[in-house]
Amino acid sequence: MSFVNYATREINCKVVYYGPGLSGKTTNLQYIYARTNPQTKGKMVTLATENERTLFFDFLPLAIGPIRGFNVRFHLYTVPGQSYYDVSRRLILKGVDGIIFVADSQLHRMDENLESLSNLKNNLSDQGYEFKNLPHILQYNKRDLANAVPFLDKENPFG
Ligand SMILES: Nc1nc2c(ncn2[C@@H]2O[C@H](COP(=O)(O)OP(=O)(O)OP(=O)(O)O)[C@@H](O)[C@H]2O)c(=O)[nH]1
Ligand SMILES: [Mg+2]
Repeated sequence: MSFVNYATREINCKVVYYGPGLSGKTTNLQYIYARTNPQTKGKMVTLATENERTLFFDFLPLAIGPIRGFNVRFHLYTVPGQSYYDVSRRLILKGVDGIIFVADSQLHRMDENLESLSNLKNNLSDQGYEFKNLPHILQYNKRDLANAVPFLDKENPFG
């Protein structure tokens, strides 16, 4: 549930980009940052290694304007996809309102996609959430690459 502050008339929604390493989570935030009106966005915070792998998280606050007198803010986060940063992923999931799972469409990345999805489901259930009850989007990224797998089952390819 998004956080509604009646005193300050604000609604805050936390959206987390999840997925395997190098699937394109940080690129999503960079793209949104580059395309949004300067008055809408706050400062983008990135904690990355020298070779641009996410070390802890990326964070981008967006203020999309008022809805029925409440100022609505989206807080976009990415997690580090590399498997050994699981403690960080669990911390970033706290208080999540929605997930965008960024899958890498390349055939040789399928095992990593499934492993990351299973890791997401486990980390959510450890915190009392259920993936199927949480608003989520499956983003099939890297469709431009020659080795992207064809789209087979539009309903639920990850099962
Ligand atoms: N061809 C292609 N490359 C992409 C696409 N999206 C992202 N990339 C590239 O994939 C690489 C990894 O992207 P990142 O956004 O850093 O990946 P990440 O998911 O944040 O990776 P971690 O921080 O390690 O979890 C970069 O070189 C991006 O430019 C895409 O749709 N197509
Ligand atoms: Mg990243």
